[in-house]
Amino acid sequence: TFLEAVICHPRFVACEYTTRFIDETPELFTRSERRDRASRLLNFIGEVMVNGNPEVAGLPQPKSVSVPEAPAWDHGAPPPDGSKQLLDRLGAEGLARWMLEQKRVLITDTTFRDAHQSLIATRMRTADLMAAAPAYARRLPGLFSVECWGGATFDVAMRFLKEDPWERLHGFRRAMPNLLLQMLLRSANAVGYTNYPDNVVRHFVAQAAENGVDLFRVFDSLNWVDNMRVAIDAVRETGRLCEGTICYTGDLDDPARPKYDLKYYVTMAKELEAAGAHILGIKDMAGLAKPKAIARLVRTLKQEVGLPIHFHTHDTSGLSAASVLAAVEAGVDAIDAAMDAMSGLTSQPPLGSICAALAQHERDPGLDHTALNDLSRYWEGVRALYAPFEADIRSGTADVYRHEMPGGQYTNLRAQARSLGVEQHWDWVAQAYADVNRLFGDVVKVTPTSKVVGDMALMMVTSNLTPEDVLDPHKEIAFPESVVSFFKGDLGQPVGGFPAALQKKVLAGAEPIRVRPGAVLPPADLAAERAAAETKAGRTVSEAELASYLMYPKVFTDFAAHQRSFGDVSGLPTDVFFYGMQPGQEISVEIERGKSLIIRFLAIGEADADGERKVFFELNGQPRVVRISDRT
Ligand code: 3PY
Ligand code: ZN
Repeated sequence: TFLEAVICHPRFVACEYTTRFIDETPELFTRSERRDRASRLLNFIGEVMVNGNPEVAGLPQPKSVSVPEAPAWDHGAPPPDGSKQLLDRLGAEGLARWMLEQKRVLITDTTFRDAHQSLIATRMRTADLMAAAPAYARRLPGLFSVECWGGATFDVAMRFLKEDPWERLHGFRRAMPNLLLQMLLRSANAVGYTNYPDNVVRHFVAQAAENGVDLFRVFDSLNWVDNMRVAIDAVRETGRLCEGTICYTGDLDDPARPKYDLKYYVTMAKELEAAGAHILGIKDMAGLAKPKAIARLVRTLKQEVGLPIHFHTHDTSGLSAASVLAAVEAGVDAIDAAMDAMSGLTSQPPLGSICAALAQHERDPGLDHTALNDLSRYWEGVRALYAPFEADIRSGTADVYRHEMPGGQYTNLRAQARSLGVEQHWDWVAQAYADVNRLFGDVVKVTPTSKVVGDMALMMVTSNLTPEDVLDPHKEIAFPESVVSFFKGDLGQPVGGFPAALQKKVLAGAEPIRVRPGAVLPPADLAAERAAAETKAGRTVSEAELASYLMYPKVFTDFAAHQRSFGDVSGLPTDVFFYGMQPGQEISVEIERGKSLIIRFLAIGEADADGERKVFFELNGQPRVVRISDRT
């Protein structure tokens, strides 16, 4: 405590103090704060030891729980210049032109974001990501970009990992000063699941740029360009790169699915170009773009628009590398892939294998194959720590062409099905997902519309409803909130409009909106929101934290409360964070740059009459005991 710090201070003990002792001895405060930080961390570990981390409750423990060694890099060498310096020098338009001039295909690594969102429900912690970052900067300076932020990572960081997403971004910026940091931005839905007022979207984009994002991949969950303009303009205003993105759905080559045909994509691409995109993204979120279809699409778009094209896909079918190579042959400028150990299944195709396939090819990406292998080995070790979050899938499957679930949703939806007790009926959930898509008029399914379809599919399975029941005007159905909101037009207008009869049933007399949701949402009062955020957090909040609060008021408030009780837990090794410590195990935790705590776990006592258990540690060699209520 502070009092202890005072009475133990050498000047106090030696009676060498005046009435100004406290004012003149600032280290009293740092010492007590450090001690306080240490106590909070010990409380967190004690909680995990006694009650378990609720995040992994009921899930199987992984066989191996040791954090792998970080990949090697030359500590004496600064990172060589890379794509970030090019952006600084050429500006956004200049960088887009540079992309068009490159013969080699440019590569984006998705391991820091989409790969773990798609394989392990977005659970990868900052400590594990950060351990790889300096090696990326030194050993892969030829990468085009590192997709490392946004999408679901923002919410999951605070909600489940108890980490500040902005601190994560700062870490990436520090460790990879030479590479473009890329984020996924859901246009008016920013990094949330709902449309936000225009000024909230602008505020978020400005904060993201200021805190380190260089390239914004901007998409709309209904491919509605009108709903993307605020975000596109906001990105352009920051001087960073705006990748206006088409979400690919359906099957370009299937005459039975004429809604999303070549003309549809060309029209949208031209709209994005006119709206000010620097790069054109093709986001194949479910991995439905077959090799021939993507080749035709890329070839046509290269003729019809003047922007560099960046292709993103998922490997759910097992065929995505074929699609990527076909896109490369067709002249795509950049492609996404994940480090081999974090690739395949619902993630991206393998980066190392794609580079190997293109070696000696005229479009060889020029990355160091040994570095790719070393990094992949590191990710392999990290992935093992997150085994409880893996979906029970072993192979690619053509079933994705039936259900069309985005790779980034798949593991999450399975986890939701598990929590509702219907995971054993997964095939039924997948069929219901396809049925809902048909009932809703064949919509683009990507966050947040994919969540709407997923919520409805789960509800049909848990309530045993058929598509006929859903359509039957006489059968009463309590539609999920997200479905009602969707049919109200809160996410925007789908291609071809809503199916009228179902919309009438879902809305039960309420009037939908037919305009851009942002046009009718009143602007947020940012000063009032800041005051509310500060009251709830019990402290001042930064401008970036205000953006967290505006996105997720409750999640941010709960996270701030967690910080008050346990401090910053992001520095704990992942095995300790999820599974606690073994007797005798010792860890070193950096609590600020250059300041570490050495924590050794000794033992746990029996519960006393109040149901409390003592957890015994050594902190920097001194015995420490924390008391934890046993709620098991
Ligand atoms: C996201 O929005 O998080 C996605 O990954 C969509 O594919
Ligand atoms: Zn994706």
